Amino acid sequence: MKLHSKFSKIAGGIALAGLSFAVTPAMANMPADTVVKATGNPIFTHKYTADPAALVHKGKVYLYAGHDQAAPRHEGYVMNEWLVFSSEDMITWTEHPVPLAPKDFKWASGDAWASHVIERNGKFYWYSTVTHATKPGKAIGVAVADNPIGPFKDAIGEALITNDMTTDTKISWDDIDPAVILDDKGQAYMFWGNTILYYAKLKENMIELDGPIQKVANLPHFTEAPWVHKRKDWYYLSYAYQFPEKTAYAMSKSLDGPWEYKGILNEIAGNSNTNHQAIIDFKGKTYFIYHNGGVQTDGGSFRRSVCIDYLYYNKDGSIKRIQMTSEGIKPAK
Ligand code: FUB
Repeated sequence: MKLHSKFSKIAGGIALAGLSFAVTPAMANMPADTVVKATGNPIFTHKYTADPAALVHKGKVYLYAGHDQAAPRHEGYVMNEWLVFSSEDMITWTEHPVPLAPKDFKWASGDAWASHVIERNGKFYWYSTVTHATKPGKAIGVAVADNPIGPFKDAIGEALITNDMTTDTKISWDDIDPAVILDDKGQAYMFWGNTILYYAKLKENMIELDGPIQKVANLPHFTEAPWVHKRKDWYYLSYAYQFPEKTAYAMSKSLDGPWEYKGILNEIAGNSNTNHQAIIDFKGKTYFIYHNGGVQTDGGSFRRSVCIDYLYYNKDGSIKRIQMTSEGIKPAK
């Protein structure tokens, strides 16, 4: 931990050895680790956080989120950076200095949309949606770091996916929301898309495609936000369904499909037209991490906030519908 991490910046003040005092402008700008304690859902109220992706590594959960920075009543995404938080119990979170921003991709013009971080061979790969500076539309870049909190650096120097690589739809935002998983043999797959769900294998270096871009067929009302996880013999593909978005899911024995649609997993999340999920196992429980627009008084579709609730399976491997709560979860032990 850095020297300044002995400060805990909480709700506009600093707690140090039991004392608290106001944050001066200079202190507010310092890249301190900030400790935030969740008291229910949403888990963070000191800033808006969206599009959660989570990684479990060495006894901690690393939570990656886009920073919703739209001013109150502004109707549109303003997202200039991603954020990273870590926790040993999913209640007390440490916010680390900003690990990555679209400006770190020299070929991108902005928009820190949904992303996903995965570890392979001791390196951490961050797949990020951004707007491409010269090719029309959204694109996916890859950044890499030696540890889960970064700082991350562009791993390629150009986009991994650009809009002109997928021509099935005329929309310019179909190449968004990457989700990456390794199968049991170590083959990496990346899923992404809006309206159409694409997937492709990645080479072991994690920064090149390993084969053609393919499409997942027969997923009803696929909008965006794929997340793929495995439990026992089953792969689960959850995704944002319709718009405003619910979350639905499908199951398969193979990442190449066929995927069997299983139904709605989560309802529309309060006060937000998007509903972007991550699913992880941690200390014996399964967690459904998503965002809503629930922070008063300015929360909404462009000022979203991450929430966490439990996810439970049925005996046959299907998933029980998520119960969104305002109380949230208990400390993971
Ligand atoms: O945050 C911008 C976009 O909204 C994400 O890429 C989508 O998943 C949706 O949440």
